[in-house]
Amino acid sequence: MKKTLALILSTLLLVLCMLPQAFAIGEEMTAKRGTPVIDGEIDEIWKNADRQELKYVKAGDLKDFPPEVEKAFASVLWDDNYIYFLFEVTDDDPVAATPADPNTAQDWKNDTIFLYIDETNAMPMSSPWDTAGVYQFSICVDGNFRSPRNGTYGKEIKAAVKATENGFIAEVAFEPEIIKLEAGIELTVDYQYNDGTENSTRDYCLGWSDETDSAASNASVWGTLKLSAESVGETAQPAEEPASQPAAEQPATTADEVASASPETSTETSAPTAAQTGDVVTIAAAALAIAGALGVGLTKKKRS
Ligand SMILES: [Ca+2]
Ligand SMILES: [Ca+2]
Ligand SMILES: [Ca+2]
Repeated sequence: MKKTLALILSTLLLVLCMLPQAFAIGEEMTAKRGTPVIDGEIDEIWKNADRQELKYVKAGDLKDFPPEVEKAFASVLWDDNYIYFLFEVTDDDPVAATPADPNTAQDWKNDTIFLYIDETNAMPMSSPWDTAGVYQFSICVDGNFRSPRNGTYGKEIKAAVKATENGFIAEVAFEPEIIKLEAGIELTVDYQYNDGTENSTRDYCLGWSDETDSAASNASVWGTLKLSAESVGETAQPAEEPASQPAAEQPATTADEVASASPETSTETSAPTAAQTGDVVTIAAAALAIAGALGVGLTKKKRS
């Protein structure tokens, strides 16, 4: 009986250890080779890139109602030096009510893209920013960005943002710090769109691989990005393509508008994290109940 009980308990322990992985959505994306210009304009070669929607409405004040116009798409390319991301956002109220100052952790209340990158597939399930090669970047509708927002990154991303008729476009170039980019390798990434309002609240929060809003605390829910040897073709810029320029249609951010520094600890993930913890507890309780029933069954069987 002791051996049976030990077996059940060790199996239960194994199941509990695997639980965080069970929440991973595991989206996959393939980056083809190509070099776009980081200027906030959609290069021709982007049209041949893998393009995926951030389709999970994972948080936000209006999460219970499906968004009418808010949509976000991510596309990706790579070359020997950079991984390139294109974000296409539609939003009825493009705003940066809380200036995305490098010292504020409140930028998730603005219209912001969060880009999560884990260079070495370490996929830490907690405290991800303590692991080398794991970063979170934010790119705001007003053209400001934080590089990184979380993690330790010795380089700086390149980013360009431009307004469109119904939202905005952001292009980002990320240079890895640890790995060498080559065809066949895989990284772990995720994308998030925070739909801010002029009242500094967040109507919607859209995610690509994470549907529980746990991406900021658990890298194991991020998706997989594969680098392909396939090329999208020659980089062909239109002759009239202007040189890199700031997002002229966006309101300028003045020093007076910059909010005072906020504590680094953001409250954005507290509720979702609690919700996820609740899920784990529920499943653990169910597993315990099953194990308990099995134990009772085995005990009865032995006695009979
Ligand atoms: Ca471009
Ligand atoms: Ca909106
Ligand atoms: Ca908005």
